[in-house]
Amino acid sequence: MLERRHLLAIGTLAAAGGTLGVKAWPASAEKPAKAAANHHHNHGSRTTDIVDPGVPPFSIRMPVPRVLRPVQQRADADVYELELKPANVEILPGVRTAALTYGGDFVGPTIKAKVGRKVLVKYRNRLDHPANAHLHGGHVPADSDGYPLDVISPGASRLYTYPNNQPGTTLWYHDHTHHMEAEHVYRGLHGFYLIEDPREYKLNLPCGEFDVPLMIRDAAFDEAGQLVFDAYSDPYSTRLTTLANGRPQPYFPVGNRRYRFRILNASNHRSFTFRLGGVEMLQIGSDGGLLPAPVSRTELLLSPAERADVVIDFGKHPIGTKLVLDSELGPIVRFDVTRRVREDSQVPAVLATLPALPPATKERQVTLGLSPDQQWFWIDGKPFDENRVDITVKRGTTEIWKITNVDDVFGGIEHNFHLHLVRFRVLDRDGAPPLPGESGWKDTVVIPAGTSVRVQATFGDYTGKYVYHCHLMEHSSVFQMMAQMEIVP
Ligand SMILES: [Cu+2]
Repeated sequence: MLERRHLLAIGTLAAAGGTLGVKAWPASAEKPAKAAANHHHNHGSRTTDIVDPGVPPFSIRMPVPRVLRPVQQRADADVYELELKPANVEILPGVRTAALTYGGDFVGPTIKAKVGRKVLVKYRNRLDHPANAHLHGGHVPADSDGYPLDVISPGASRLYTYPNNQPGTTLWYHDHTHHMEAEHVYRGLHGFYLIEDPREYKLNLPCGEFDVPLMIRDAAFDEAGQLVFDAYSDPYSTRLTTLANGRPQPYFPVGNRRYRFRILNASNHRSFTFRLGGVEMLQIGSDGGLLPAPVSRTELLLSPAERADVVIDFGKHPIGTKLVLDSELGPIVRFDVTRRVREDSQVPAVLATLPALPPATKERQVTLGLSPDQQWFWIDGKPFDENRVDITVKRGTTEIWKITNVDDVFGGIEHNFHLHLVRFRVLDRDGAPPLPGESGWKDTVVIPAGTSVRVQATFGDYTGKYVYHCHLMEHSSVFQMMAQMEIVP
């Protein structure tokens, strides 16, 4: 098996290419291969088992993830409980698919927080192996960040504190268990966490039922409708089914008015370029909050873990119009304009005032690249080591990090970069202006092969160890592309 996979990987590498050079994988390696094979949640599925589930497009209505109710509303915090548990969920129509879930749902329940009001989540692990939760984009204390080796044992529970001292935005929570996060997240350990800012209400953006979280990801299924996970095969040629809020190519009935969609690319590995058939998507927010001003888009690139808040004005289209959000992988979801609804929202020309960046006291270089033997992906020439601190940052200081993807071999290998704890601003891409939609707060940036991105962040409030990594989840989870910083007083 190892040998076959090895050959497959080599073949994939040789065939790699494309504008972003996103399709290459390192040859398989002993250690994680054993780790994965030893793990009972690797059901022995192989890429040869993958079938097209054959669900006719637009035959299922897209669900909206349920909103989690607090179990307690204290004077100083909203308290939630969420179980990590296996569940049989309906992804394909009429089929029960084994998944790992938060709260029993393939797309976990949405937690709605408010700026400045603390949220406590008591996660109980009812899986038979360790797992945890990372609030992606959350500015949280180190012991609530879901550090990869800081896990919740089976049967145990753990209270995480989320202060919500950051701008209103679209975050998500997902597992971050060392070496297992790729498989865990792939099998369903993901959900939305929205921070609402009451100061945003006066902007009169679409809200309530017209504000819809939209998780988009890819997946591979076998003949029995079960998820196939294989960290060593090329996801671009194997994970060919797209899911919108956990269902394949659904339709979503809308009224003839503006809607806000909080789009998250929750794929482990795939970047998507979304299009709405040339129809405008007005981007109002990115990973970390509202943009200074809306940006008109007809296409939208999101690498894994990136978010974009967009407003689509269905009021410009007659009842009966069907608009398809599609991608390189075909249709994602069809919006059917089915009814008249009163329009009471707008998108103001000015959305947010971003604070001036404090002057940076340090400029660092971070390199993403293959190991010398081309078996692994490393950061700054080293594999992840929990006993080594790669970067020490003084709390409260501002730094510029220049992150370079040197993997221009094999036609180029795409990476992206996610920094825990902070939100950052993109300064430039090899001296050129940031991409459209990168004018606001970010926590994850795409870094095409052979290019570099400079970001600036202020490392405020908390001390402790936090990781930074490529968010192509197999790269960080299985192929070592992760490092850590320690924030010191
Ligand atoms: Cu990567």
